[in-house]
Amino acid sequence: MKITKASVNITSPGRNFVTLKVETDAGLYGLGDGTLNGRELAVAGYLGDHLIPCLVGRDPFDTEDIWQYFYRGAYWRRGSVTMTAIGAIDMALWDIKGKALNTPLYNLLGGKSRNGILAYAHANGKDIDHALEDVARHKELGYKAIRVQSGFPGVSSTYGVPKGAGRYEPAERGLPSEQQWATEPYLRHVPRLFARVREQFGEELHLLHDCHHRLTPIEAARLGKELEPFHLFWMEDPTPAELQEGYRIIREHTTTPIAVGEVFNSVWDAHDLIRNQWIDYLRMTLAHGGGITPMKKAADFAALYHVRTGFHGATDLSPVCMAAALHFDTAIHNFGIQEHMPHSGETDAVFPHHYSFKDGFLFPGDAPGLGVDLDEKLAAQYPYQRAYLPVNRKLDGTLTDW
Ligand code: EZ4
Ligand code: CO
Repeated sequence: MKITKASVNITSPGRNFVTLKVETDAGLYGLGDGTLNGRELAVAGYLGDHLIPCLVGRDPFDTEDIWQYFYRGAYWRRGSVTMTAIGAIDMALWDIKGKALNTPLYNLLGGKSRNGILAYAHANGKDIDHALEDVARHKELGYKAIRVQSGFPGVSSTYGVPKGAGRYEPAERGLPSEQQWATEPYLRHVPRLFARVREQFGEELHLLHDCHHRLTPIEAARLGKELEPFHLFWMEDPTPAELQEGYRIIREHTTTPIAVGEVFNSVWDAHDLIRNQWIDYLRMTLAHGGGITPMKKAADFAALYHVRTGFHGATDLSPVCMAAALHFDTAIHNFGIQEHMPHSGETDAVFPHHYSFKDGFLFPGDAPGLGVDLDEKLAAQYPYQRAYLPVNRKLDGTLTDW
């Protein structure tokens, strides 16, 4: 089989998505997700200008060699734009492989290690009472694991909590908006939030929380310690991870499990975190981590150190990535949990798919390959619209971490 053509589709059914379609002389095609929130056109340009010309003519079954060709062959390594572009190619090639062999992707990665994928939802509220209402709503929907975020006194807006009515969506159209951050009131607030959640919903529900890299290691250590009575499933992104050894400080002070990595793009971003057992869950996902080929190796490496996966699964990863993630989650042994922010009806219509949700679990379906398609006619009705993640400032104006 030979690759005859590859093209990049950009569509915005409510939010922007970049999809790579790789076509072959066997009449089969594969899809890969190249969406990088707020930097979509950079990945599209990188694919179209630099990678696609080198892809045409190759055998799509050579997933390992093609991955190494783009990773090693470029001389310039890593970075989110590069790795998302390589990831889109790799995902599309595995989709073709599954279709050519007439089997779902999970069978190529080890088969079924479990019957269903434990998923966690997002519950948000402008204050504790509203957050509790949203937890109740998600429990009603069947979720067994829920991430809880709420606004807190002293700031006008909080990451992860929608400003108006409607669901939380990470990016906003137009230029970046600005949100406020204040560490002390946040640190006082979060233990109160989880005390109330446990009081109302008991011990059974898995609870998660995302700190979004806003804390220093010692602040995160304090929070983890104060959250211990509420038995969180994880505390996410407590501190930025460029300095991996920062996590040692958190680890030495608390038994609250730690998840990190939604901004990582290589196993080298997590090498020390994993081998020193400073984290419990790796959040780097297939699209941004360079695709299925390197992520299988990263997951196997993590398994040696009792680290499990907890893939990022926000709405800015397209249904193509969600489908790939669910096959991967099904097959690997050290799966932990899968983030699930359901896409809008418009997005689901543009990307018809075989995966499904029932009673707190996700299922990849049994269609060959990824089991997801792109309706190009419908996609064309939603042209790209510039959008960004908000930026965050402390009350004195200092820009803070994401
Ligand atoms: O801010 O997906 O855990 N989930 C998150 C998300 C991220 C966005 C970034 O593109 O932190 O809401
Ligand atoms: Co996060």
